[in-house]
Amino acid sequence: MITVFSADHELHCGLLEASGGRFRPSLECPERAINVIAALQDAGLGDMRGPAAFDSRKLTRVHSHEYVEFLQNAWTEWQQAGMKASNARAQTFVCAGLRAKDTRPIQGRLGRYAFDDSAPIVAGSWQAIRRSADIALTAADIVKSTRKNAFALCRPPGHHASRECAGGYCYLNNSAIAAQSMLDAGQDRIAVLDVDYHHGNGTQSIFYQRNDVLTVSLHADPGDEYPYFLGYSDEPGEGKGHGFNVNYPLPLGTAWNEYRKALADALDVIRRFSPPAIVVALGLDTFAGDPMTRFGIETGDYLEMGRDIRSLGIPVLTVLEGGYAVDAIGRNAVAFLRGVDGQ
Ligand code: SP5
Ligand code: ZN
Repeated sequence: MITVFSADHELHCGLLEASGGRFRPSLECPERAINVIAALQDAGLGDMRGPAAFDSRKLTRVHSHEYVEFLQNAWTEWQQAGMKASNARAQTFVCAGLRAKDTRPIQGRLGRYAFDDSAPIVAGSWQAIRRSADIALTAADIVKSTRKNAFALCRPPGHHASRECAGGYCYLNNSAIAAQSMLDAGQDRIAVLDVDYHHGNGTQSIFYQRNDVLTVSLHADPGDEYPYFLGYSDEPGEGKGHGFNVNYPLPLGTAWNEYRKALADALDVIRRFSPPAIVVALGLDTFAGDPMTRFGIETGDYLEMGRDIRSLGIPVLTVLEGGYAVDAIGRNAVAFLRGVDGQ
């Protein structure tokens, strides 16, 4: 399987997150992608290529112009405002009852274009964010033109990012951008299956009113877990999108035996939709050893997860999302991709 990758993700580094009453190094760190690449090479899955550079119109198929410009310029504006902190981050967010206005100070726009405090912007962020989307777009083109599987080794991840909100370590929604690109290249429908531990709130909201993208997500019950405010079972889609979003909130502690039953149901839903290809938003934070989360999926289970998805019999575009057990993320990715590729 071809992997699309760029070392530019390393520019998105030195990220800090609030944890235990202070700021600490973020669990979303460059070692994640570095370890996945190393494991792929060790496993002989080293058919790598770099991303092509795509026009920004590919991004604004899914995000607003204003939001993309904000991401591109935020670091420069933060510096011009005299801010010295290495991480540009909001302190004021737009909740219900407030107005999503574009303010003159960057401090306001940081909160207008984010739903939480975990997507900071550092000096090299935009280059990494843009390349991450280019990776997903390049892999989408490969799947579309070869009808074979491909792996988009994206960092930063994307599935929490909505049309104009960053959050949860995500800025541009790589999976959504890839799915839209496949539609624009002539596919009549695409399914996005999100197996990250956290609900893919951004992807769901981007496609919520559409019937050409089926969004299906398996994740920890948002009543117990981040992102808390979306991802429940009673979110079927809206308007012509009604029936084209399906959520599987699962209890904390879910292990493969139970996970697999929900996955089988999800795959049946996808079979009925009958898409020509599928985007899998692959979060490896369902891993039992993940430091952030509380599911019990083991390394060997990812092989079976990949095989179950392979049974759809359609090309699979796998897009990397979360996964914070840096020592295990490589072997877990390898196990999943071997399963998808029928090894
Ligand atoms: C892509 C993805 O998996 N995003 C997950 C975002 C989760 N945000 C909640 C982070 C809370 C973790 N706080 C750090 C605790 C360290 N033990
Ligand atoms: Zn996650």
